[in-house]
Amino acid sequence: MKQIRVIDSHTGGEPTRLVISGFPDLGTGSMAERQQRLAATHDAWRAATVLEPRGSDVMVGALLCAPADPANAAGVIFFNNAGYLGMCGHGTMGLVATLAYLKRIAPGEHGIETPVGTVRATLHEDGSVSVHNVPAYRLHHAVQLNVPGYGDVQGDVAWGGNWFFLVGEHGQRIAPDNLDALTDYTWAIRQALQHANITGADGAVIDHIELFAPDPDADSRNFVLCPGKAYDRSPCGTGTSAKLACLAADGKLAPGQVWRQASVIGSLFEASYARDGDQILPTIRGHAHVCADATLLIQPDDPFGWGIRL
Ligand code: PYC
Repeated sequence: MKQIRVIDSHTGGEPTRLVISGFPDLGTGSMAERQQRLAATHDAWRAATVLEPRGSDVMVGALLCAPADPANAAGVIFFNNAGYLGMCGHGTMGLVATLAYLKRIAPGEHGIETPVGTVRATLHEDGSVSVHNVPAYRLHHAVQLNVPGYGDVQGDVAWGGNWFFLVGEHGQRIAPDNLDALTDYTWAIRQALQHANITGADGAVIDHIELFAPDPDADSRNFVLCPGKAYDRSPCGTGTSAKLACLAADGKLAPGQVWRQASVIGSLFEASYARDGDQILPTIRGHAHVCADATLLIQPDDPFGWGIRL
């Protein structure tokens, strides 16, 4: 029988399952190299951890790795029901809260290696976490897209650690009682982007779609569709970074000014940026809570032991 030790947390409602031990040894090298090894040779372990019956479409997995640079606190590889993520803001907050729960780190700033680069994270005395993300930028402004069944949609393409298509004018109601309609709409946008061959840099798939609306208690409320068709319960750290890049490019948010981004379920991140040439350096602050400390079991005779793959 295989055993995987995990600690679950949620960040504004969005779950992170941190794998502490039990995965195959991925060797040394950068997190990008180790992620490739995990995907190429041991993908069944991702599936066993985040797919049903142990996980769900919304679960984000995070494999805790020894950092390549011992000066950093940890390395991490993020994954979900559809595959692998370059970076994950809510997941980094979950990782830091979990390392604090394990008493492996104290309040202060820590380096975290991810497949898209090293980010720095600050664990504050009140338990909240600031993620100083990888540089973010807007690649394309006001891209026109025909979305079958919905008509013309205009949006920006931006990088915040993952690729996003950000739409402000959509005619959709961003509310928790409208999730099916929001999912259908954003999924149609994602397919239309692929059909139109609109990509991120170097042909990268735009696999996150983000809608915005006004919010009475924040600067904005969003709905974020993740790659595996689940919506982000949190305001999405990489999505908020992409939003900051667009606001900065439009001259609508000054460096250091705080942007309060609410999610569709009302959870909140506070965000700001510093300028770095054509790019920005985003900082996203939120709160993660540890909610389970468990061992996953994979029995040899379990027909769904390695996850339900549809
Ligand atoms: O917080 O960056 C994020 C994120 C990406 C996918 C789900 N959450």
